[in-house]
Amino acid sequence: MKTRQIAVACLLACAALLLPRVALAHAHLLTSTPAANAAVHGPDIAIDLKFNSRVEVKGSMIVLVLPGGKTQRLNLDAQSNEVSLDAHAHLAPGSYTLRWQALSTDGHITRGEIPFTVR
Ligand SMILES: [Cu+2]
Repeated sequence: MKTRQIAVACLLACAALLLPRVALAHAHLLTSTPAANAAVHGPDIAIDLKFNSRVEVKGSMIVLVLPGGKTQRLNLDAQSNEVSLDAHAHLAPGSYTLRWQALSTDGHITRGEIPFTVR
């Protein structure tokens, strides 16, 4: 084998080994509290987003969209290297949306929205 062929073979082998892990390391939302489209009792709301892989609190965030459309970034409970993002909010009855952004340990960012209602 020529050096170049060996190098290409090595690259392909490395890629085959690494790709599945990279794909798995994305932080995908598994469950949430409140659940999407749930109606919860206020005023004290515990927010808990659970992911399939570790998330970095730095680079992750939860923004609350209020009934009037204004947004408010929530302070996250510190839990670096854990698989969940947690926060608390004191909310009046109405329709809200959680906009989350999670930075996984592989450097990829995933985002999503969770609409819910406070009774
Ligand atoms: Cu990733």
